[in-house]
Amino acid sequence: MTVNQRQMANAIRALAMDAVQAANSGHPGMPMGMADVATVLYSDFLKFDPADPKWPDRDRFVLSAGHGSMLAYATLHLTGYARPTMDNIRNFRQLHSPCAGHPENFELEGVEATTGPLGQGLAMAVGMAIAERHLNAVFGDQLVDHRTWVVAGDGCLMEGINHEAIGLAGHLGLGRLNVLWDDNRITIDGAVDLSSSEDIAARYAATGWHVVKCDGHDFDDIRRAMAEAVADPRPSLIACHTIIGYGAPNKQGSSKVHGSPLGDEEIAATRQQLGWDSAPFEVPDDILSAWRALGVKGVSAKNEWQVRLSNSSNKTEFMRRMAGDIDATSAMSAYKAQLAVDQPKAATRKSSEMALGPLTEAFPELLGGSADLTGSNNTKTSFTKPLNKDDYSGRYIYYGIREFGMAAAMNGMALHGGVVPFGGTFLIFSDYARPAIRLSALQGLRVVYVLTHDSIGQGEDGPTHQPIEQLQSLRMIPNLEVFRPCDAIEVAECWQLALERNDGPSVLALSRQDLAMVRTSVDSNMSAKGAYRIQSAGTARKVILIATGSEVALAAEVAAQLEAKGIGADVVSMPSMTRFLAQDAAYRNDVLPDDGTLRVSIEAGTTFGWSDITGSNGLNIGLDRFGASAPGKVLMDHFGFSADKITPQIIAKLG
Ligand SMILES: Cc1ncc(C[n+]2csc(CCOP(=O)(O)OP(=O)(O)O)c2C)c(N)n1
Ligand SMILES: [Mg+2]
Repeated sequence: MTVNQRQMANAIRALAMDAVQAANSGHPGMPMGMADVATVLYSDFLKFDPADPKWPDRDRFVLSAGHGSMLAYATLHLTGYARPTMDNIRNFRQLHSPCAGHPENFELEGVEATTGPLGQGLAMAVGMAIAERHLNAVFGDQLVDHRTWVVAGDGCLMEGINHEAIGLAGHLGLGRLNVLWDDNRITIDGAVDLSSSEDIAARYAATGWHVVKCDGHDFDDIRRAMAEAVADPRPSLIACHTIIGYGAPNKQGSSKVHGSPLGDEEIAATRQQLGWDSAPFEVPDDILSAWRALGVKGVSAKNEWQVRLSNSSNKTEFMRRMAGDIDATSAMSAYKAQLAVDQPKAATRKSSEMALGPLTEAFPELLGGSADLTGSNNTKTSFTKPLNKDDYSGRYIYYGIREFGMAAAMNGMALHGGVVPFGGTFLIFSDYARPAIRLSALQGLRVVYVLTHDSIGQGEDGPTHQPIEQLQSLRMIPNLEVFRPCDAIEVAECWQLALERNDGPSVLALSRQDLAMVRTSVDSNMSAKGAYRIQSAGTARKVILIATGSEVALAAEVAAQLEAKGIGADVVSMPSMTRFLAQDAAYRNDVLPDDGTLRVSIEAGTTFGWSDITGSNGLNIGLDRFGASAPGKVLMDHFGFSADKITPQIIAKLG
């Protein structure tokens, strides 16, 4: 007897309901509702090879509705990926099982993105589709010619980021992006119409998307809709009309199946309804074989691509870009040597632009951009022409005023590989992008955030635009490197470090205002240690001044005043607190000896957390209130960031 697609889809349903039941936790409704659509996708459209999950020209599949993770685990297992094994699926949601509650890119090959925060999967897929079109423009159809498929729920379409993401995709005409919307009209609280009455199809159409609808439980209709999506040159929304929890006779179609186990009774009834006789975690041989055959089918496309790659004159460069190795140090050496000679006084946002010159010249994989602040963030160089619908070979993206969308798209680009994204906005608006910055860190992605106007020193725009808590709150995100360089040499060093790490994101916090050079030597990358003595006490050391960014030059002024009074003061520049804390004890003790010397931190932002560096007996100079609107210099002085105001506090503290 030949196996039909409904039986294949029922394997997904059974695994989903049984795994959720075993874990007594999880979301059966979405995988059961979308099982038919997923079966058609894997059978007839998706280009994949389970034996080589990272094959560069594979289609990307993003389960944006990450709560339906069992859909991903079931299809990966059924099509023959080495993992998850059936044992992994049995241990769904348990410690050390790669079948985590939500799909994690670092747990399983074949999971292209970490999803769960609704809306972000789709927004990352936009970045993947940008990377695909860019690499296609550079390397041609021979090497790069794939699609990005997304499964998204009502929640992914309701979230605000959806607006940013689809606006960007529509504008850039990303026709290789196809979104399968699980249009089940149910969310956790109940029916979608409790909270929403928008015409989603009209909204997408108005944004430049192609929209097609289908009955998500009619295989021929699903196939027709997907084929139309593939044929259309615009990005496509495929509205799949489905029933959440399809197959569970008493619970389907209601929010009860969204996020709770069905229960033994309903599972028994579902087995009967679906005609599924197998025990939990068993798939009949003929059905498993039908799935495995789909997995094997992908091998020929992969092999044909391998032949094209072998014959391509671009092979070496293509593989280099996909490997993602960047030797920024050698690319920067001549530039840095010149800095030591010129000693330019410049805003660090400007010296970042200067550093980007040699970097974007040396590394064509760098793809820059800004959320409508190009001239302020100084993110564009002469080597990066605009990327747009008419020319995807460009390397500069005008993201528009879409900080969250930009950050998520950059995550998608980094996940895709072959490109290294950097993008700018004001440091204050990192809050708008924060959920995606967090996902850069969680997923271990090399994304560089160029965040300028990094303190009240930005001046006249006033408190809405002046970061206070942002630096420290970004430093709290695990695996996010926050750099706040003090001059052009540190900026160059921090750019090197940001590009040379390939296991996580970096923030460069940069000043609007001009900063004097503090460093003179470029012999070694001092920023690599996170903090270092930039100036030693001239007389017996009584104080260690620890400063970041624009406050390092100020610390040097304070040191001069102290020294004039016979008080020896070291100045420590701390471009990266986290890197410093990761150094060995000997180094940390050398820079900050535990001998009772007074430690003073100076940073034009919250003092929260700085006592970790200074000890509770230290002095923390900062700003624990909102700023004000006035010229930057006036504000710095007004809020106490002047040597004349800081020195007396230190003398008083020394007693
Ligand atoms: C940003 C975000 N907010 C809230 C949640 C919690 N949450 C998970 S699923 C869900 C409902 C999603 O509804 P829908 O996308 O229609 O999924 P369905 O119930 O149809 O499976 C919510 C609110 C989340 N995961 N992410
Ligand atoms: Mg729904």
